[in-house]
Amino acid sequence: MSNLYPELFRRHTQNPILTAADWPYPVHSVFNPGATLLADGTTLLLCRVEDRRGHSHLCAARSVNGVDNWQIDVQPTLLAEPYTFPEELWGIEDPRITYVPELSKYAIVYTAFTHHGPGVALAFTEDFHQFERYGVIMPPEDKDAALLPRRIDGHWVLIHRPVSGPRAHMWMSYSTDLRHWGNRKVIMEARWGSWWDANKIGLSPPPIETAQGWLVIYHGVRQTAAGSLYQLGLALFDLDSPDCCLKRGDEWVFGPEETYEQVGDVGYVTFPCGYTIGADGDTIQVYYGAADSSIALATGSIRALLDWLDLHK
Ligand code: BMA
Repeated sequence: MSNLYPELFRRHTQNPILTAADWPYPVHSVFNPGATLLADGTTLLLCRVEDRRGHSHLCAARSVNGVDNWQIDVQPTLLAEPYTFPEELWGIEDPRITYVPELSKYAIVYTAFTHHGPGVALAFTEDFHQFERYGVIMPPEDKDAALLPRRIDGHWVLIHRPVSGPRAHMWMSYSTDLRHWGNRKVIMEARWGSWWDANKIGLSPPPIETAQGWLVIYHGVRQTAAGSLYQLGLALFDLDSPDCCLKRGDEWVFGPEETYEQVGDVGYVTFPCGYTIGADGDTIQVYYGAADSSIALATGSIRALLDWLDLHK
């Protein structure tokens, strides 16, 4: 028997697959992209791009194979609009994309950096050229949010991560019109003490719908003497009652181990906001920000993630 932990996510040999040097206009860093497959099979990443003011906007990059030959929009795709949306004063960050068949639109849930702190904002698009903004749907301090792709019992469902004091847990809220949210519930708490996911956790990419339930990749923020360490874990939630956690893995499954993940503007951060699923329905390409500086790709098998959860719950 091997004495190594199983490798659930395999890093691409071309990592990091996108850096600031690839951009068609001057930018400081590119990281934490949302991801989706377009109708023609093209991979679209909606990348968080930070300028030298320290403010972020979103920029689309498209690739046929999801690895290289990225066609990057020649100017920002979605910029903060602080005059009409004052909550975007200090930029917009960390998009999570969900295609919503009922609306034939992509929902983009992102962090709006207000001068009261980060809040959760929502926009819709059909083509990643025109956007319809709904503004802030969760006031500060709240982030790490994504919409489920369909209503459950007539309600839209949002996972998000408000901060309450020194600890931060994952919550769920419901809405019938996507503007007014209520029925809030904690769905998963940060652990205590020396756990890898003690005190602060948050959703990473949007949940993955499987026959067994909603598979969730979440991050734990571990405070060490050297600073914060961002690692990823797995959990499974009930398909029909998505606030009910069925399984939660005990160990982290992916974390900063390569130099490009450990060294950068914020070292020791692996932060995925999106994935695509292959034609086989099992292969998952996870796109993540590395050290708040570049974009990297790791590939896994949904079947293997679910099997691991069975052994580690
Ligand atoms: C989190 C988010 C991410 C960022 C991470 C590490 O709170 O703001 O955007 O990648 O911190 O800096």
